[in-house]
Amino acid sequence: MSSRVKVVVTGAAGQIAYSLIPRLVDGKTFGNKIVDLCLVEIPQVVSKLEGLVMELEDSYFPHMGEVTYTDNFDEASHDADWFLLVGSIPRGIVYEGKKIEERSDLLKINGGIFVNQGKAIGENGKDNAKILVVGNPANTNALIGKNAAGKDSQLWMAMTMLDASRAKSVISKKTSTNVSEVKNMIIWGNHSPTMYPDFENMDCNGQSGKDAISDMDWINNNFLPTVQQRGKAVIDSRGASSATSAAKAALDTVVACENLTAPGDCFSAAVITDGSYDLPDGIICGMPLRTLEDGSIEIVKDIVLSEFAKEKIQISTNELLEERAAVEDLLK
Ligand code: NAX
Repeated sequence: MSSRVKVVVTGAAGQIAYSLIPRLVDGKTFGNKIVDLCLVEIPQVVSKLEGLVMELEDSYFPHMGEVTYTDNFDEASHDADWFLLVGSIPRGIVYEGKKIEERSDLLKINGGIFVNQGKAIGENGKDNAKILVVGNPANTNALIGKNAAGKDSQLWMAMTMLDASRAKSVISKKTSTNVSEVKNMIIWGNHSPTMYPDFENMDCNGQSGKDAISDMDWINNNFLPTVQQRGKAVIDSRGASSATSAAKAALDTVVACENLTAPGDCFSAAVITDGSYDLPDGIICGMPLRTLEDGSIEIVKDIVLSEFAKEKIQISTNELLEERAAVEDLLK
């Protein structure tokens, strides 16, 4: 074991974090590196983290380095390599005397949090830090954070890996294929019910998506709504949002970024648009990515989009533009 990696996790007392944090230090996500953890919570619940740290210590993780916890994000952000921004204020909560029901209120409250976290990451995080925003509305939170950080050498992503994994699972059941044989699943757009899981460009057991599935009735009335509404279906059943699967998706995103992408494959996350695919400038949009040998991450540029796909993607990018307009004052 040689090098170290410092990982900051917000929302560390929440349900996703409870599944996520132990697996950051299990020797699989970061391979042989020693992982220093800095866990962040809001002042009201930060004391709960003492118990989590005890559990981590009691779990015998040979790759676990120093573990600290705090309610001071600025302090936590120093020299971190990775930021997993899971914490955010959920819809339905009473915040400063007001019940938060509207998406616009949610956008503003969480946006405010991401301005401060973004500034701290820009000032204190490593120049090549990677930031994965999980807390919703993830794409717009990431845009606000990236803007506040103002450091282009840092990579800001919003998580769409869970949507990609959900889409792979639905396809694998439909085609009676093992889920590992479903590759290249791209999620375009927003992490919201407008997202577009690109069945045409996936690879299903060596077959292109178009050849593997020609039943457009099933695509429109089963595949797309199932993937787009999966989060709600889990909440309706469990009475709580996806936690184990969200944690796994966050880990999968880290692993995808830390390791060379296999030839012909890609992974899904939302990053800042760069003119590719005629997407509007200045939004954090789900796209196909790959990790290169030097560790850098690039947008895969040679995906061919059908008119069907372009229409669906536009619905989602329009939503991202509306979200951006709702938080314009936080982007100044
Ligand atoms: P929980 O409510 O269990 O935990 C969230 C935690 O964040 C709480 O402990 C809270 O105190 C903390 N928190 C709030 N503001 C904070 C701040 N400024 N700094 C540090 N911590 C802060 O929610 P959980 O189920 O863990 O979900 C976390 C977020 O993930 C939610 O926003 C949820 O909507 C989002 N999700 C995103 C997904 C994605 O694919 N991008 C899928 C799963 C999940 O729905």
